[in-house]
Amino acid sequence: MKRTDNMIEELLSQRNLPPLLPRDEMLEILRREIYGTMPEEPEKIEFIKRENIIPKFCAGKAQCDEITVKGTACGREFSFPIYSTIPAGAENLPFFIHINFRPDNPDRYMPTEEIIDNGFALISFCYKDVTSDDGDFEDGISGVFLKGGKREPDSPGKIAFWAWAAQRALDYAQTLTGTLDMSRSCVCGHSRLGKTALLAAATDERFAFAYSNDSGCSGAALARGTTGERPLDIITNFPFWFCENYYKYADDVSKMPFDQHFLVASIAPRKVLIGSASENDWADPVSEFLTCAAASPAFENGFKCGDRLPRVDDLYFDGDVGYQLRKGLHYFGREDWQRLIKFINLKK
Ligand code: GTR
Repeated sequence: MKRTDNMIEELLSQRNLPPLLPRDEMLEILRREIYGTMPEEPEKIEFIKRENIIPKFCAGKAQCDEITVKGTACGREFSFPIYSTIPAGAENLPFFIHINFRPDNPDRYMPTEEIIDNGFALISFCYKDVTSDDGDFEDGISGVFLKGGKREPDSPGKIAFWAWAAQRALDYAQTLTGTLDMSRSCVCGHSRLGKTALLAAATDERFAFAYSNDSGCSGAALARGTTGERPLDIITNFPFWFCENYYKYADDVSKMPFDQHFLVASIAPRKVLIGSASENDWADPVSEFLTCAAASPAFENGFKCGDRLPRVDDLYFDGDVGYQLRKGLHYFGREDWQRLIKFINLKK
């Protein structure tokens, strides 16, 4: 990376990060030490569609379908619902796979009409329809892969299962080739689901873009030197998001053979945008910004950062790893969507 910015270099060197490695080595470490080994692809998969579940959505501008993703994995059956909102007459449109907190579709907090008016299609699913957000490893997809809920130290945590589901949503999107443009697929999510979006893209090269909104600790934010949530906090409160090997670093992150720049760098040479909110201290915007700088060398067109830390409304969109800082709180808001759309459109 051609970084001339000494201040950013200096801040990075204070974090004492392990150097980037080849992608497959970084992924192996991330799988073994933090998220767990992703479940294998299903042996069989089919998509059962219920069309037009909201007749005349947006006065007929888009069609909303519900799709049951059904299949066999590890010799056992699984199924979960996903939802699509596709502009009428769509041809070769960019699209989002949104790993969503909310079960309503379209999500009433999302600017869905604005997204479709910008010429994007949406596929979304509620993460809890895949497996519960707790330590129950017999629920949903977890129970399909972990017999009796029994885990090994590198067995997937819940984030890995949700990421696996996003990859199945992409399997569905591929059946719509022609309607959707596979070279402009973007997996996105907020907070714990931003961590999930980054893992989904890192481990599946079919995703062309990834967007993490306010994902913070164990997502887009460096653990070393963070002023927000630490691995100790997250492991104490949400141990089930991760594999058990991660727990050994709770007391000493300097021993981790990785930091979160490995996750972002594993998305290269594809494109990734990291979004922070200025009042979201728990996610630590500065540590999210520095992750982009640390991951930059993995990208051919690396992070173009200036000579200072970001200010509200700064958009770092020139590189293939980008960053944006929105004013306000922990939330995946309209402005975040607008900026994400802008980033993707710039990379045409
Ligand atoms: C918090 C957690 C964060 C973030 C957030 C969320 O409580 O500490 O890491 O993931 O939840 O997902 O809303």
